[in-house]
Amino acid sequence: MKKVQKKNKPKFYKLVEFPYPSGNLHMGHWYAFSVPDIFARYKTMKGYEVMYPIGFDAFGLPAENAAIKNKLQPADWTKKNIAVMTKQMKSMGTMFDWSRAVSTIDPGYYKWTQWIFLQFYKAGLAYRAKTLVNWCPSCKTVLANEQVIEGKCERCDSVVEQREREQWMYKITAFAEKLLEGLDRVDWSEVTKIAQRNWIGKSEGTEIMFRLTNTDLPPDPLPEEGGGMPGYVTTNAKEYHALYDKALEMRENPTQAEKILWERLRANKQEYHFRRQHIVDHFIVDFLCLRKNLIIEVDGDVHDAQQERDRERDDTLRGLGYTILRFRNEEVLQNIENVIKKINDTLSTFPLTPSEGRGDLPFGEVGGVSVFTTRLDTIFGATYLVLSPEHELISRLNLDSDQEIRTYCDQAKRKTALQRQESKEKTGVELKGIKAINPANGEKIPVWVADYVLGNYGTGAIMAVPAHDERDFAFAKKYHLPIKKVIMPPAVARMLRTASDIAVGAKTELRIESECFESEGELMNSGKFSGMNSEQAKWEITKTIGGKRTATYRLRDWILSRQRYWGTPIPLVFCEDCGWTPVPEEDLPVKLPKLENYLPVDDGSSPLARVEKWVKTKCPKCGGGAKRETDTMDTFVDSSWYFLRYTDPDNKKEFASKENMKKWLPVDLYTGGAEHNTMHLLYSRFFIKALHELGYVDFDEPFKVRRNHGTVLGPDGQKMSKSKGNVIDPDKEVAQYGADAVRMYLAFLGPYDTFNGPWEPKAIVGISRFLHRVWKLAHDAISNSQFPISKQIANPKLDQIINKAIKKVGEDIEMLHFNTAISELMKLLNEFENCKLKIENLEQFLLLLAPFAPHLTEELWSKDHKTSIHEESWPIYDPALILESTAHFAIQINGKTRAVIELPVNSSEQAVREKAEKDESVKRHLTAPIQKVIFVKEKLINFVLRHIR
Ligand code: ANZ
Ligand code: ZN
Repeated sequence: MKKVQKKNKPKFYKLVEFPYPSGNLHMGHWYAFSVPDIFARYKTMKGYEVMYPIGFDAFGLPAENAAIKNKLQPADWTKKNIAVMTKQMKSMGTMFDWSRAVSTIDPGYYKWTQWIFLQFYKAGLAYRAKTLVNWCPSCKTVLANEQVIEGKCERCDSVVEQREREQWMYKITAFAEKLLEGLDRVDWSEVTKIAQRNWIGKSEGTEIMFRLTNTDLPPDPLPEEGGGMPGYVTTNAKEYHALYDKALEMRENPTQAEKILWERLRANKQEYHFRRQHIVDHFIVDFLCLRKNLIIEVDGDVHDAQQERDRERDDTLRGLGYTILRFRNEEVLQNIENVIKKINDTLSTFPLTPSEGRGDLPFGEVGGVSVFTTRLDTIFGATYLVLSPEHELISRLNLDSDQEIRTYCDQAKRKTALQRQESKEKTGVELKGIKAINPANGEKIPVWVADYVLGNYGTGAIMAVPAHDERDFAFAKKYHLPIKKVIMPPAVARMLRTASDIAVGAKTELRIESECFESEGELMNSGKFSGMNSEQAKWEITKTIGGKRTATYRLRDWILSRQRYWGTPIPLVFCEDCGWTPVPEEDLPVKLPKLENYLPVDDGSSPLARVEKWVKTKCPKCGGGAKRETDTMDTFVDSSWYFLRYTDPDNKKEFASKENMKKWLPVDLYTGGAEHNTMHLLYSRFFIKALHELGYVDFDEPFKVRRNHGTVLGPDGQKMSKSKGNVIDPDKEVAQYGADAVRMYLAFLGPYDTFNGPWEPKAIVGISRFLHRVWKLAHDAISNSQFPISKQIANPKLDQIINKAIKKVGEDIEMLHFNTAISELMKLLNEFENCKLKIENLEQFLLLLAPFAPHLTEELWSKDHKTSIHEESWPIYDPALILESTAHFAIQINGKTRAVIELPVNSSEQAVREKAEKDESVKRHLTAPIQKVIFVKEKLINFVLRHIR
């Protein structure tokens, strides 16, 4: 038997999700740890240096809740559980490397969780911001979206509210594109990839500006040029009128210099349109270039006070994105060429404005609403605009002084995104006194606020196209808003081009308003774009009407702070003078203090805020008084890098040495629960990508292969749960059948990655019986002194069966199909029980069984060996022996058949040649060196001999 080589072995990193120390090991733990152990052991026997580590994800809410319930310290409760679970886990017979065990609550571990936070913070990847968060009024903490199940807290079932709060965030959105791209490079199950892609939710579309106008305003004063509205929006009509009158008056009395310049600008055949004396925001300007944000001012002698005012005004206009060119009267009168040149030079260096290409007025801050749409092709059918209740415009326009609007927005903000999206009954309030202008056709359309539009997606505002979007359709029906069809289904478009009576029918159909057509098609009622297909129109419309092609992602930044005690402290202090300041690295870890009272605080702040002694500290920058951050980190932060720490668990200088990481990472196979398809796996990938970007790791995807494991249900086919009384306690099963039977039964249930079915109390008996038979067979062999047996006659059929089994068991394990591997072992045992055995046969069998039943096989092995079976190599099968049938090969020499020999069908050229060369009648004719060999699979081999003169 060949021993596994000690040196230069390839590495294999087999990772399982480390458990939460909940108390007792349940069947789920056994399924998650003992079954992949088969794989780890198999790889070891295949000659790999395998790392199979384990640890504890030990911070988190449940510990705190359980500790509160049992009147214990979370630390004591957690440590007690870790001790119990460690003992239980050791009974599984796994090859876990306990010397690498990490626990996230160990200060030696969370020091590095904090250190990584600081690196991210310094790189701008961790930041503080006010956000709407899910608030559980009973747990008194912020919940991640995923912890909200149907609007209720995952833990305590209370109805979750939305609250605004300052939180620490990880900027995972900065990696949205990379997180998508990386999925193409890893071997993960498709379900997981799809879940991640959906979570990131990339949506390609267009952002386009809809200008706003006050309905009280007079009509566009300058319709002849460019056809836009003045760039002035105010809810104060009186003020506007005064300004407008003034502008008109000035227009009537231009100075000589203005007149000359005006004539030249007008005569200018360039694409730029100029308007003379105009109002931009609150200001009257002399000349305004319509396609570029350029303002030209021509002034005579001005006194100091005026100059001061002009400067202020220019600053404001620059703030709104304008460039200002200022000329003196004399300059224009004396050297108009020079002035024109300056204007042209400025125009040629201009950045594009949002309204570039439209001859439209660039707008000030309040001037427009940007919407995100994936269907720009439907813009001619946009009959109203909707703002989300969170839209900042609502407060800026002072619209929230309107009681109805304010009440509506407040109510909406308390709902979760899901509640808002799923609610069948759409609600909303019109923003009276304001209209939006559809940039496609200049129509003034109403503006509404409605909660089916979310504040944190796209731009938080939409153009509503009721004819082609179901949500808008339902809303328009309810509030009697116009529905305008602009997309024709391709089938209808085809009919219109055919016989006239069909075309008439099609036309009638198009007039029916009762339904909404959501797919793409051919444009109609869309001006010069009518007749184009949707895809083409999206591009053409961007070119001529405006808009910017962009992508939007559903992915939100990761809120990492929790207002709870039992978590990694966030290593920042707040100083009145210096603001948020990192704790110096040499002062890490910021240790979690022991608390007498760790109950949550009613105002929602962390219990740590009560520990004045801990909170009060010195500012690392100025030495003055400062306060520690009292929020702690989400436990998903702890688990986003634990697999790095396993490679170097005791390192005090780095989170892991480069050398160790180079040796072990990335992880070769990661198995775990489907519940981690998104968050944990996405967060870990984000961590690695960020660490990679910062130069701390040299790979950018942490897990090469990821497979989810299935689920073992209770005997009744329901999820195992105490309340249902269907829990199978692994400890009891181990006591009754032994650990080998329990792990092997779990492996036997079905393919590991897809199994979803019940634990069958009778079936484990079958596995137990199988192991007993193995024991008996080996034992009998020994007591009958047939074990070891050395001089038995080989049974050729048995050899084939064994070789096939070696191949199949190995291949099945590689595919995580442990169940069929076990079936194969069962078949093999049946054969063995019915014939006499060679010692090698029995040993090979034990080797195949070793990863599945480590205890039993070790015991049997030890009867005849001084070393462990788990240090042996996986048996190698002889491919020639596993073939079903044989073929007759003609052996030719220079084209003449000299012999026919029988060999396995798939025999290689090499194998046939070797056998042929030994054949006596062939040998006789090999009178010269072979120059060339012609081989035809399953048929013949022809030796062409060198011609000897
Ligand atoms: C006009 C339109 C016409 C739209 C049409 C759809 C169909 P996905 O694909 O999920 O990205 N939308 C944009 N921002 C929104 C927000 N903050 N809250 C709710 N809905 C929002 O969806 C993009 C579409 O969802 C956008 O395209 C917009 O409606 C809406 F026939 O614009 B659409
Ligand atoms: Zn300071």
